[in-house]
Amino acid sequence: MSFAQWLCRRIGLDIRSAEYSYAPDPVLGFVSARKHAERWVNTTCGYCSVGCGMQVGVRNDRVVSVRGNPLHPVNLGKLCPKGLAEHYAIEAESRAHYPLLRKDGKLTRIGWEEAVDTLVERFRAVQRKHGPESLGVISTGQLVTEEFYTLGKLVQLGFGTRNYDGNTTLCMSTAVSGYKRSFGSDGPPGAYEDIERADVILLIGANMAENHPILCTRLEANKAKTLIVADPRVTKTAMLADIYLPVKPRSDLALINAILRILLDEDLYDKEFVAAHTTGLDELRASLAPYTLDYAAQVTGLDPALIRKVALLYANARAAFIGWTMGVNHSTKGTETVNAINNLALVTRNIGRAGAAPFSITGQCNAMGTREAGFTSGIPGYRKFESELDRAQIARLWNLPVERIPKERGLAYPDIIEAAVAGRIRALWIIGTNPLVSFPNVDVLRHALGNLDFLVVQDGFHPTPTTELADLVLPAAIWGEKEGTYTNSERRVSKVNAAVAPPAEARSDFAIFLSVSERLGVKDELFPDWSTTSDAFREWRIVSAGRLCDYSGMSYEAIESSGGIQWPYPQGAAKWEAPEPRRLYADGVFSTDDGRARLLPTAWAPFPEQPNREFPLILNTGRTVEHWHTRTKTGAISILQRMSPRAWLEMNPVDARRLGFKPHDHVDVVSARGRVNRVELRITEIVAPGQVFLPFHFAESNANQVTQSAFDPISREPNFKQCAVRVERSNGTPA
Ligand SMILES: Nc1nc2c(c(=O)[nH]1)N[C@H]1C(S)=C(S)[C@@H](COP(=O)(O)OP(=O)(O)OC[C@H]3O[C@@H](n4cnc5c(=O)[nH]c(N)nc54)[C@H](O)[C@@H]3O)O[C@H]1N2
Ligand SMILES: Nc1nc2c(c(=O)[nH]1)N[C@H]1C(S)=C(S)[C@@H](COP(=O)(O)OP(=O)(O)OC[C@H]3O[C@@H](n4cnc5c(=O)[nH]c(N)nc54)[C@H](O)[C@@H]3O)O[C@H]1N2
Ligand code: SF4
Ligand SMILES: [Mo]
Repeated sequence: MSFAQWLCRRIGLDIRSAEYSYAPDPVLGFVSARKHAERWVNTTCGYCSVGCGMQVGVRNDRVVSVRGNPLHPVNLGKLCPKGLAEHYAIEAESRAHYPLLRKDGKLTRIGWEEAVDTLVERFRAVQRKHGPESLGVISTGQLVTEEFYTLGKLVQLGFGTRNYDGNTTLCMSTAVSGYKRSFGSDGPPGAYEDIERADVILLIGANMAENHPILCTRLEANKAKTLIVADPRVTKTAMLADIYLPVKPRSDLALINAILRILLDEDLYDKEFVAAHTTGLDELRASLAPYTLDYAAQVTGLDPALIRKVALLYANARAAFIGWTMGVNHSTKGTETVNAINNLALVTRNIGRAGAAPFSITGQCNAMGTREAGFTSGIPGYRKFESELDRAQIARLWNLPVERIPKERGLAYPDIIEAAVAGRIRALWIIGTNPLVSFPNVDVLRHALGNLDFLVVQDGFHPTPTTELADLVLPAAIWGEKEGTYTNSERRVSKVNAAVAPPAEARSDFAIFLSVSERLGVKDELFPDWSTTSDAFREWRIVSAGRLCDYSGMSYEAIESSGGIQWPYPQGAAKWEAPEPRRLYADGVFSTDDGRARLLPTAWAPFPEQPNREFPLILNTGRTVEHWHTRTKTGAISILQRMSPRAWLEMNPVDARRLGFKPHDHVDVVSARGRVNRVELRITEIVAPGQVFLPFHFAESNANQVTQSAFDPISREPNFKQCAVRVERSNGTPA
C-alpha cells in the first residue's frame, strides 16, 4: 500500500477513486499537488447510459481529477476506465475554441454574432427558396434534456421544419419502436436492481462487460442467477455466462420464437395475465407454427436440446430479466426482434415485477432524454403526432394554435441523408454527432453533404472528420462545462453540473439555441424570460406532467440530494416514495388505448447481403471498453489511447489458415461499397469461422466505409452488425 493509499484509508476516503487523485508524482514520489483538488463538483458521467454519479475535482479553475460518488445509487463510488479519465477530455488540444466560417474555401475564425447571423440568414434563405422542409437537423443522445427540449421547439416551431432526428436512430430507435408497438409507449419498464433480483438473466447482443461495465457489478452481486448470453462473438460478457449461446448472426428472432412456441404449446405461460392484460394471443400462436425446435436449431446453429433447456429455464424462473442492446437493435429485423422479446416477457408476466423486465439497455448518457423531450418521432412527453388529443394538449400548454403542431413526424435520419442526395434537403445542422465516422456506408453521406447549400456542425471538438466539411463550425461546451439533467437506462434522472467554464469562446448548446432563437425572432414566443437550463426544466416539468415520463414532482435540488430520481415522479410523489425502485406497468395497465399490451406476430428472415463468392465473410462491428464511439474524446486521452491505440480485425484461426494469414499481418477489409485499409489481424476463436469483427471507433480505419445501407423498415435503424466482406493482405498480394 502506498503512503497516499494508507492516508486515504485513515481519513476514510474511498480508496478506489481516491487513488486517482492522489497518484504519486513520478518526480517527487509523493502526493502530487497538481492533482490535488480544492473542491469537488457532483455530476453524472457523460459517456454511457449507466449514468454513474461522479465528482469532478477542481483546482485553480481547472479540472484535475475525477472520482466515483460513493453516495450515488447507480454506482456507489465505482467508475469504469472511461469515466475515471473523463476529465482529460476537457483540456484536450482538439477542443473547438472559436466559431469558424468557410471563406474562400478555408474555415476562418469569426465572432459569435456573425456566426448566429449567418446561420439564421442562410437557413432562412434556403427555406424561402426551397420550402421549410428543405432544412434538416440531426442531433444526438449526448446533450442535457433541457437542451433537447429547447432544440425541439426551436427546430419545429421556430424554423418550421419537421425534418429533425438524431444519432439515436443509429442506436435506440428500434427499442423505441418496439416498445411503442408492444406497450403503447416508449420507456424501458425495469430497474437496475432487477439484475440483482432475477433468477434468470438473458442478455441478447449486449456486451455489458465492455460497454456498460458498472452494470456488471449488479451481475456479480446476484449469486443466485443463471446468466445466459446470446452473441455470435465470445465477448467478455459471454465469458461470464453460465450458458453461452453462440447464435448465428441475426438468428435471434428464430430462437425467441422457438422458445415462445414451447411455452405456448406446453402451457408454460401465465394464462390469467395474458387473458386480462394482452391482446393477440391467437395470432401470435398461429405465427409460431414454423418455429419447431429443429427449424430453430437449423437457423441459429444451436443444439435443439440447448434451446429447449433455455426455454424451460426461462419458463420456470421466478423472475426473468432480458437485457438487450445493439446485437438486436442494429438489424433490419430489429423492431420485430424487440417485439418477440416483449412477447416472451408478456406471456410469462416477466414485466412490472422485481427482477422481471424486457429491458433495452440504452447507449449514450442521455439517449433517454432525447426520447422523452421528443419532437423527432413524437411530441414531447411521449405524445403522439397522430393523436388529436395530444396535439391539442401540447398546443394549450404552449399557448399556440393547434395548427402549429405537426401531425406526423418528419424524415428519419437516413431519409434526411437520402433527401440531401436527392437535393430535397439543402441545408443541414449537425449537433453533437460525427456521422463521417458513424453513419453506415459513409460514401452516401459524403455525397449528401457535398450536395448541400449550407452545412453547420456544432461540436465540442475541431477538427473532426465532420467539422472539417462544415461551412460553419459552432464550438460547444461539453460535459463538465454545462448544467442540466441526463436520464439513464433505468429512467433515473441525474444532475449534470458545470465544474469549469468552457474554453475560449465555446458556449453551451443551450446558450447557442437561445441566441439562434433570438436572432430568428422567436425567443419571446417560445422561450420567454429563459436564460438558464433551469428555466427549460421548469417548463419541462409542466409539459411532462401526467405523462409516463412525469417529472412534475422533481426539482434540481431533490435530484441532487437523492443522487437521481426515476420517473414517473408526479407531484406529491415524494410522499409515497418507497425504497423499492420504480417499475412501469406494475398494475398490468399499458399505455395503449385499451390498456392492454399487444402480442405481435414476427417472422425471422436472413440478414440482407448474405456472404457470397466474392465477399465470403460476415463482418460484425462494435465497441471496446477503452473507447467512446468516434474517439473525439477518448482518442485525445493518452491513457486510453495507449491501451487501445489502433483498429484491429478479429478472424478465426480456421479462416486465417485457409487464407494464409499470420497474427499481426496487415489486412484490408473490402465490401461491395468500399475498403478499410491496413488493420492489424488478431487471429482468435472469439469469432466463429466465417465471421470477422472490426471496431468502429477509428476514423482512419473506418468500418463504415464497408457497411451497408440497409435499414429497419419500422425504426429506420441501420443494419450495422452484418455485411459481406473479403479480407486481403494489405500489400496488394491476393490472399
Ligand atoms: N466502451 C464503450 N461503451 C459504450 C459505448 C462505446 O462507444 N464504448 N457506446 C454506448 C452506446 S451509444 C451504445 S448503443 C452501447 C452499445 O453496447 P453494445 O450493444 O453492447 O455494443 P456493440 O459492441 O455495438 O454490440 C454488442 C454485441 O452485439 C453482438 N452481435 C452482433 N450481431 C449479433 C446478432 O446477430 N445477434 C446477437 N445476439 N448479438 C449480435 C456483437 O458481437 C457485440 O458483442 O454501448 C454504450 N457504451
Ligand atoms: N459500424 C458501426 N457504426 C456505428 C455503430 C456500430 O456499432 N457499428 N454504432 C452506432 C451507435 S449505437 C451510435 S450511438 C453512433 C454514435 O456515433 P456518433 O454520434 O457519431 O459518435 P460520437 O463520437 O459520440 O459523436 C458525438 C459528437 O459530439 C461531440 N460532442 C460531445 N459532447 C458534446 C456536447 O455537449 N455538445 C456538442 N455540440 N457536441 C458534443 C463529440 O465531439 C463528437 O463529435 O454510432 C453508430 N455507428
Ligand atoms: S459505466 Fe458508463 S456511466 Fe459509468 S463510468 Fe463507465 S462510461 Fe461512465
Ligand atoms: Mo448507441
